[in-house]
Amino acid sequence: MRLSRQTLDRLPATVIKPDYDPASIAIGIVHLGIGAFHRAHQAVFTDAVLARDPSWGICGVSLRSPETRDALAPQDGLYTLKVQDGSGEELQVIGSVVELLCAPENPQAVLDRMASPATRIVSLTITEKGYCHNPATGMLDENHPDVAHDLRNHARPKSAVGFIVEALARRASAGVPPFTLLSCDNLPSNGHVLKRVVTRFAELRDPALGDFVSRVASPSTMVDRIVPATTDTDRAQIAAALGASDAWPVVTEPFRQWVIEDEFPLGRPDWEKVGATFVDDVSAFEMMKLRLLNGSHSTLAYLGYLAGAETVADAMSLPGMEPLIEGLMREEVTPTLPPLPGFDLPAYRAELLKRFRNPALRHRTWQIAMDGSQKLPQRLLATIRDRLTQGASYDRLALGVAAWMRYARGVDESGKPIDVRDPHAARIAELIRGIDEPERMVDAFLGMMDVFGSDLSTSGPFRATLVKALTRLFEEGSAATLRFYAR
Ligand code: CS2
Repeated sequence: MRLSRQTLDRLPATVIKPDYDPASIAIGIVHLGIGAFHRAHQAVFTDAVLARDPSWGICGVSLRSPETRDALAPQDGLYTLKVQDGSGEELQVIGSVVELLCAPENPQAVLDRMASPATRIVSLTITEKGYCHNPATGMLDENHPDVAHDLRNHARPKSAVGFIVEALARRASAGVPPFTLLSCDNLPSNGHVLKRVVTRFAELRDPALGDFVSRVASPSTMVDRIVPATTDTDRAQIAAALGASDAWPVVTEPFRQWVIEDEFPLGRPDWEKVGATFVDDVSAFEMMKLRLLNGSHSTLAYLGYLAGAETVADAMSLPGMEPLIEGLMREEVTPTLPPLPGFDLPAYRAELLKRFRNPALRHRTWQIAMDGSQKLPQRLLATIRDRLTQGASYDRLALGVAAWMRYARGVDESGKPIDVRDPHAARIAELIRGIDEPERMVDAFLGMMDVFGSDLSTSGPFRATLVKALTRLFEEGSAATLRFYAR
């Protein structure tokens, strides 16, 4: 038996099921990047409002491979969410994703859906690199191959930017008001970054279109839920509990948070009734989450991987790791955060440590280590920049950056190759080819201005701090280095 609308009634009574008829749901949202994170976060919030308002179903679009569509379309879009921590687990079938499209196979179907007047929100989880921007400046990378392609092929775009601008152009010429753009990626001011790249792209197509796109609503959001990639063991365990197979369930933690700026000219689901928070300005929340959670996560991932820890929970149990991360958050990050009146930061930090220790989630350090060139600017480097301005120390943050360099070199501490996934992996390999000594390696990395910005690239004190950390990583290895920095 396979999970589907037909078999829903035959699942065990303990499994939570949609409190509406999934067949009666209409599409109001097109989501670009239908990965595990979206399905464990925004789709779950939306699932909880559909009984009240069935007009907000989701069309999930993959911009690359057909895998998710192939897994979920035979299940009518239904999938299982497994929420777990050390003390228990809960299974819920989510029904909010009612259509699945694979963009490279049928870009026309995606554009039709986005241009349809019923579509009022286009949301995105396309990861940092999906924005085709320069991470240090936040501007569109006009030399990006997908950007160049999409400027020439309006009707068959590859990038999210190309799809959004073409769909908005079609709406403009049909007299349909623009949808609201809703970026849900881990970027600071994600709504502004998205608006800036789509506006620039539209201007390059046609100044009048640029003007139209510059007026589209693009609220920023802070999203948070830890969602490791699903494994075959997860699939088998969930199938046994359901008594039915599910080709692509998602596994996550109990914690979830969504803070959103309230700017939706064509309306929105009542997400605030199901746990989301609406604010005028999300930036303080974003900065807190990116610097405390994601900054720690990346540091844990590189140091942990190098020290042989397969998962975040394993990395947390390495001697010295927890004090290191606790000190990084409290002493180095917290003084850089804008005030959040009424918010209990010490409790937030303590909860983060607990979430990282969650033994039930097998969140691989290798997964978080991906795309470091795109993640480090907002997770660690912006904080370091602020600490430099304050004349304050940033040794643990710099250790995180040095650990990325050591990792991105592509060989682990026992001499085995590391499968480094990064849009700049080849460029990095080229930059550091034949270089073995830490000083020259740091200089080679610092030449990446699109990562470090012109200021950090040329900062003597920053360079010296990195060289110290990287030297120790090479000489003593990650386990000993992190114990040293934890003191
Ligand atoms: C992680 C994030 O993979 C990563 O880089 O740091 O996906 C993290 O799990 C989420 O941002 C948590 O909300």
